[in-house]
Amino acid sequence: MGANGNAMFLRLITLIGLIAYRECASNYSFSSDFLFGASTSAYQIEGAWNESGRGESIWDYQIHNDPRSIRDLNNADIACDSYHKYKEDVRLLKELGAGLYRFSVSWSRIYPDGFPHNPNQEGLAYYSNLIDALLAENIVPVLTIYHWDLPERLQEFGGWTNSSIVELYTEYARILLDNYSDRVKYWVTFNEPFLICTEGYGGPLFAPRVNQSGIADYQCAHNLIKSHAAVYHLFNNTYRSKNNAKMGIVFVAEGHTAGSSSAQDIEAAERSKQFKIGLFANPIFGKDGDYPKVMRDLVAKKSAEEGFSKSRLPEFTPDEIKYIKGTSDFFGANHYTTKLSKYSAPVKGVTSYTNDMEAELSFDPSWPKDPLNRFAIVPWGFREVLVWIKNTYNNPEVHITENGSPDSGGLEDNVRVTFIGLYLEALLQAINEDKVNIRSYSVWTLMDNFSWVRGYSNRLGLYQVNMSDPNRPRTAKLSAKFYKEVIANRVVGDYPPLPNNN
Ligand SMILES: *[C@@H]1O[C@H](CO)[C@@H](O)[C@H](O)[C@H]1NC(C)=O
Ligand SMILES: *[C@@H]1O[C@H](CO)[C@@H](O)[C@H](O)[C@H]1NC(C)=O
Ligand SMILES: *[C@@H]1O[C@H](CO)[C@@H](O)[C@H](O)[C@H]1NC(C)=O
Ligand SMILES: *[C@@H]1O[C@H](CO)[C@@H](O)[C@H](O)[C@H]1NC(C)=O
Ligand SMILES: *[C@@H]1O[C@H](CO)[C@@H](O)[C@H](O)[C@H]1NC(C)=O
Ligand SMILES: *[C@@H]1O[C@H](CO)[C@@H](O)[C@H](O)[C@H]1NC(C)=O
Ligand SMILES: *[C@@H]1O[C@H](CO)[C@@H](O)[C@H](O)[C@H]1NC(C)=O
Ligand SMILES: CC(=O)N[C@H]1CO[C@H](CO)[C@@H](O)[C@@H]1O
Repeated sequence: MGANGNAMFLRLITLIGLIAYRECASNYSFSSDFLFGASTSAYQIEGAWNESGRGESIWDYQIHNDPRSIRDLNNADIACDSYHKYKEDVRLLKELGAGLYRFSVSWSRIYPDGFPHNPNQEGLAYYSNLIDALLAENIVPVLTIYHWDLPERLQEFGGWTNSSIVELYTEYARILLDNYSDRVKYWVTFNEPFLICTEGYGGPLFAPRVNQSGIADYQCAHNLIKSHAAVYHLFNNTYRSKNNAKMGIVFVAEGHTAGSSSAQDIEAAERSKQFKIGLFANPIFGKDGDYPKVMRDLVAKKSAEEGFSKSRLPEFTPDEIKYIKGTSDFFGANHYTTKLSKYSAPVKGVTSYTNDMEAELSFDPSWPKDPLNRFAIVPWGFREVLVWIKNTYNNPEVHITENGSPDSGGLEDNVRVTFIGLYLEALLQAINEDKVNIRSYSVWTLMDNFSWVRGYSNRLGLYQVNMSDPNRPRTAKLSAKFYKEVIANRVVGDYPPLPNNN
């Protein structure tokens, strides 16, 4: 056997190994009641920003007043034009065989200045029509009440850092419950409170760009959690019975794995999960409620060192802790990637959330990445965080509300096909081997395109949208075809290997 023969032999062995691995990994199938779907958000797809009575949101404000804050200088004034084309979106979902669709309502389309007066009837009708169109195709509507687009007028009063937001948000939620609770099965109060607060109020990039890390982000968290609880109680007491519905909340559920086997890094990995997921999940799902103890202790200690008279992390009263605990029927998990977490010594004189966390997050250079080099592809990290959620929060009902991967353009999105295949296999293992109670899976996102500060240069859609065509035609990518097969067959089909050059 020459060098060639050897290489062929090796390839054959690898192939047999791969087939054996694939058989093993994809032996499981999805039960008939497991729901598949796709997610979107109002601001990213609707467009029609100034039509039919809609008011200005913090994102409209930022983009119109500072267009350079969006990397590719694009805006979402028209986006996918879903305000006019929602029927086509429903058709795409039907083509996929989707069982659910998670969309969000734009607050300023209902109450243009955010305050609860003179509801905009055209806005109410839009979502009502969307819900009816979904139900007509047997697609379960999953309605997110808040997905980042605060009415700008409320930001002038401090937005989520002003405690009066609790009542305003409750009134906004009430009109949605009044109008849609006869038909909506799943309600989500908030999408990713972590990013709303740490990016929007702690950072300089995402609207409203308050950039006061370690202070405004915690105030935002405090009011947001109270808002969530208030709306859950309203739902639970008055509206749940109308459609036997459920209400939950959606968290950033990124994986965090220890950067080394040292005790310090193992602790750092747990602590970063508590700072990222626990900050919001512990008050609602934790056994004793309240913020995670490690957070309360660290922020109090640092605040004292910095000369603050009390902790920068606000305190809940015992009554509030009780009022908040248990206010979610399911744990919504958005998952894109996993990071290595290493201990990082706090820097004296710096007030920030990251400094409070005492951990540094990074990607392991050996992990494969998506074509835009944004996220590491780490399916076992998905499984690991799902097991952590199960163990930390007493085995809640879990819905994977977002999972996805960006592509570099075109319809042949092979890496996304592989990504979805690998992550669904990890999910099947979590269900079958780890007994995590997962009920649904949604791809982020149904269609390209507006991706916040990344504008249109970050495409995560199953469908491509031609943004130069005024009709915004949608075209299925390979991943849409792959996902459609998964949904139809309830098993993960074959997918290409990840390219080595990644
Ligand atoms: C696949 O599943 C079947 C039935 O559940 C089981 O008998 C078999 O051992 C599994 N095979 C592997 C490789 O896990
Ligand atoms: C709405 O905004 C667009 C820009 O996106 C602008 O061209 C149009 O004039 C505005 N319409 C109204 C009624 O203000
Ligand atoms: C909070 O918002 C209300 C309006 O909802 C406003 O009257 C009040 O002045 C705001 N408080 C602060 C501190 O900005
Ligand atoms: C929508 O809610 C408003 C305010 O609660 C109410 O007046 C109206 O009747 C509701 N419409 C429908 C169709 O339920
Ligand atoms: C955000 O805040 C940090 C820390 O105070 C500061 O260094 C940075 O310049 C600010 N960025 C912007 C864009 O304001
Ligand atoms: C929801 O309502 C039910 C029935 O009234 C009640 O038993 C339960 O405690 C409520 N849940 C919460 C978290 O308050
Ligand atoms: C997008 O639409 C424009 C205008 O209709 C057309 O010229 C172009 O070929 C389309 N691009 C693709 C990739 O289909
Ligand atoms: C995949 C796709 O259709 N992406 C589009 C998103 O929007 C940008 C900017 O308008 C277009 O250039 C892309 O073609």
